[in-house]
Amino acid sequence: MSWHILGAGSLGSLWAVRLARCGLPVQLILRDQSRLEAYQRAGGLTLVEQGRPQLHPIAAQTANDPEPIQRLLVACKAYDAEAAVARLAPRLAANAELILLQNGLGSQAAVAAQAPQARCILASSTEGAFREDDFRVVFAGHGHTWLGDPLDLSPPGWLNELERSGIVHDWSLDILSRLWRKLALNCAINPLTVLYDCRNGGLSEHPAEITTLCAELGELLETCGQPAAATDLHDEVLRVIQATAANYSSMLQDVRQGRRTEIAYLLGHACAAAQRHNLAVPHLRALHTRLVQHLNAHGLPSQ
Ligand code: NAD
Ligand code: KPL
Repeated sequence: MSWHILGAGSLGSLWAVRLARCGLPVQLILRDQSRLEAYQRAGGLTLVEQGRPQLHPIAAQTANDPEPIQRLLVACKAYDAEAAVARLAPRLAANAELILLQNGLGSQAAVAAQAPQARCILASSTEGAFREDDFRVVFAGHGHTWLGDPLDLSPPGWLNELERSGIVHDWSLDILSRLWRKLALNCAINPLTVLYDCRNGGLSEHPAEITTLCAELGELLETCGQPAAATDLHDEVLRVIQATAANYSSMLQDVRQGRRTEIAYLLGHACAAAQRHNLAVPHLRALHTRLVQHLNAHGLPSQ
């Protein structure tokens, strides 16, 4: 059974290459005919590992291809996922499976509404990859991917294909807790790195702000029925700041490169959830307002 992969960006390419090179059938789904022609001119996807580039001539098509889709890896940004899946909805088989790689929360529910007949498997990944050029991706950091389905705890039969492909993963019985935890970490770290324009380690100069944000995020997680995700959040945030002190957060990298951020699915989602629960989170709200102003001042969308 083919792996259809929507989005030949960083993570999509990383998955596509690893699945294809162990002999599994993979079909990339590209945005339109002109992207498909550019891909064909490039001769395939290039993955750079440990400084060594290798070209992989993986099959590709556009959303207009008539082939039915049984298993779809959705590897675009959170803000593109709903529309991208809506376009593919007529091609999805009755019992199709969607694997959603998007960071943050909110896009998964929007995608599920576009494909009510499909099983949606949510993922949370600590792998690192970035696009060096069109169809050329660097595997920058080995990590782990958790997969899970809050509506059906039984693991899908294809996890052994990930094993064979060297995609390090675990089936999680509480994927929502993992996604909320990652969202909270990202909310405590990423916006401040944008506003102070600093590496993650630079946040050790702002301990009081981190403490206050973690307290509100912890309360929010508990209010949203995610107490496990709130446990020792402050300690973990400090640990991540230390462990990644030399790195620029993904949000700051996006801003510096003039790319849209996933703010709506991180801090935006946290503030919206607090509002739904009538929970006062004044510092998170103030942070959101400052970040929106900062993005607008840089000509970037704040949604
Ligand atoms: P990316 O921007 O590198 O790749 C997304 C790709 O999707 C782009 O090539 C874009 O052209 C394509 N796309 C968008 N709409 C499309 C459509 N309708 N049809 C076909 N293609 C379409 O993004 P990424 O870094 O791979 O991130 C994907 C998700 O994974 C994000 O939510 C991100 O936060 C998450 N994530 C990324 C990393 C990483 O290291 N890159 C790590 C963990 C999580
Ligand atoms: O995931 C991250 C990111 O940069 O997006 C970390 C390193 C956890 C910072 O929030």
